[in-house]
Amino acid sequence: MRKIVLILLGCLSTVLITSYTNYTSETIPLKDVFKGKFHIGVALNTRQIWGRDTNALKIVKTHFNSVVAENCMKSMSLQPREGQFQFRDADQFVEFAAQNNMFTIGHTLIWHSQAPRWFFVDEHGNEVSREVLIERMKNHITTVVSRYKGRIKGWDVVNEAILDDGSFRKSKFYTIIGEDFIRLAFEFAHAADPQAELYYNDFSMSLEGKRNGVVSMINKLKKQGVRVTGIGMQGHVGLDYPKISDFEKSMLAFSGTGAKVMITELDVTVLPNPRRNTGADINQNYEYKKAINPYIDGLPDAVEAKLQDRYLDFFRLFLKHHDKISRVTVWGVTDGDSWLNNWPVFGRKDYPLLFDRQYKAKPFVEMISRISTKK
Ligand code: 9MR
Repeated sequence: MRKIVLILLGCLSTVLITSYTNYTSETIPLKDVFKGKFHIGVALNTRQIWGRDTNALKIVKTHFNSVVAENCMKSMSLQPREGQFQFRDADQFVEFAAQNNMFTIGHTLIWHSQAPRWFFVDEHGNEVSREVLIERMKNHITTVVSRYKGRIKGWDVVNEAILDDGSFRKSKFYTIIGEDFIRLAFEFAHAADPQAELYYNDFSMSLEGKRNGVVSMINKLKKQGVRVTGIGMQGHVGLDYPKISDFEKSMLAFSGTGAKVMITELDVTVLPNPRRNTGADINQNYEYKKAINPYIDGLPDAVEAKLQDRYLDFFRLFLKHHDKISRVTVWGVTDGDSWLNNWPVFGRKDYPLLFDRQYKAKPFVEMISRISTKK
């Protein structure tokens, strides 16, 4: 019996030591690196929220001081059927964040995607009236925001309402309510938690058309007296798009509205794009081909070097404008967690994040901390 216990203890310590060496890095915790400049955040999946991915959690607790739920607070997850809210995962997320003293972000209240179908139709399947949709929106926002009042510090209130050319996306919210759905969403959220920060969040934000469309929408909201605290630039970028200078132009334009700027979903894909896709429109999907999944055996040094340069360029930019930025959040803990392994083509192997599949910090994480402490 004693022998078995000793063997088990031996195995346990090996596991602990191995995982310890895997997940710690020689680098200073990122949250210390950016202290006084901006929050550094990460998106969590449900395995992490429920404590099942302990190595990932060690990284989260060491390096990050802000968290957002990658999926479990979308309307389809929270209210799959009218009036039947499912708060299990979201409650656990908020609890985890509170226990670890994280600046907690709610993602996302009103998004055309991942919204359950019932939202827009009546019991006969006919499209609902403007009044009904506003009422449903109000009920959803009020219920969710009130539940986490004071604990969720900032909400992505409206997600992806502007198209690349700057016009409004013709979503159901837009076609049924009109552009006022945005103002109403912000007002409902503000009424439910007057202290919460409220954000507009979108992808491809460095495109000129989108930049101008977002700026004029935000300015109009401000004129109407609507509280919009921040603008989230998702930051799903590639090795060669967008240009850093275009990203910077948008940061400055957004900051010019008086809103805080945040990079909310940062990742850098290294994979070839079947259609030069530069957004994050999850409705796009392409057939898997071996040629567009080139790095199944690891990332060649030359590509790794490009990835490193790209991350360093972006972080240099964020540091240059840290007075305008309140948060930089990466969209996942390790490469293995990334949505990019399955978008826009299912089943590829991408390397877009700061930590690899073995829970090790990539070498450029150390470099990021060095550039940021350099005066
Ligand atoms: O990373 C998320 C992925 O796991 C989901 O399948 C997908 C659909 O809900 O959403 C992904 O996250 C998106 C985010 O919520 C909004 N901006 C674009 C992100 C990437 O698609």
